[in-house]
Amino acid sequence: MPPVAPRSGDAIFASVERVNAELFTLTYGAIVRQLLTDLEEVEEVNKQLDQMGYNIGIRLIDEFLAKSNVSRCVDFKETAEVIAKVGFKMFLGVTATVTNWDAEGTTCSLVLEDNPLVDFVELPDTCQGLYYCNVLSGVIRGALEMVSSYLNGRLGLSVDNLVSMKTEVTWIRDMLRGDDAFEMQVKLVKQVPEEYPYKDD
Ligand code: MYR
Repeated sequence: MPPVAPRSGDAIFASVERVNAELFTLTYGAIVRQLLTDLEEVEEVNKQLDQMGYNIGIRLIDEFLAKSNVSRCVDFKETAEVIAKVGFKMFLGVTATVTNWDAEGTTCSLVLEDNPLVDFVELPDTCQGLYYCNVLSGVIRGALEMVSSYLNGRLGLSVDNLVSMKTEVTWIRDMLRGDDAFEMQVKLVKQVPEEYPYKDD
């Protein structure tokens, strides 16, 4: 019998990570499949996935800020880079590219060439209107709503102002629909001043 070479700690860690990622991908697929059975209408499934993502996002931001050690972003451009390079890496294991900025610096695209959520996925013709990855857009919307950002003078706010970011996140490209990448457009629609949680008197 050939000797079995002992695996290094790194190799074991990598294979555990791969199994976890596959389990996550398959579990997500099972959730989408169940929603399609329960809700029947693809549009309803899209809404439900977005809502699920939003609920995850408003909780996940605490973990993100605690683990990532990122400091306050000075503007939305920096926030987008943090999501693409740190957030996606932390929760999805891949990074995104930030592109297609508008002149105001309030709308951009996050482009994913590699998306572990769709490994093993092929959509049947009956699901053509489905935004399979809608959970991701919901996560971003939810997470940003919970983030207070110190904004610079460009937005007409003093740097001490605390605001919460309301965004609209829409899919522009989707590889499951035959596009060459996944592209989400993130639009900052409103900066909502945060309520100071304590009364002064
Ligand atoms: C700031 O603006 O002060 C910091 C903003 C950091 C926002 C990070 C949001 C992380 C969202 C993670 C998305 C993961 C998707 C899989």
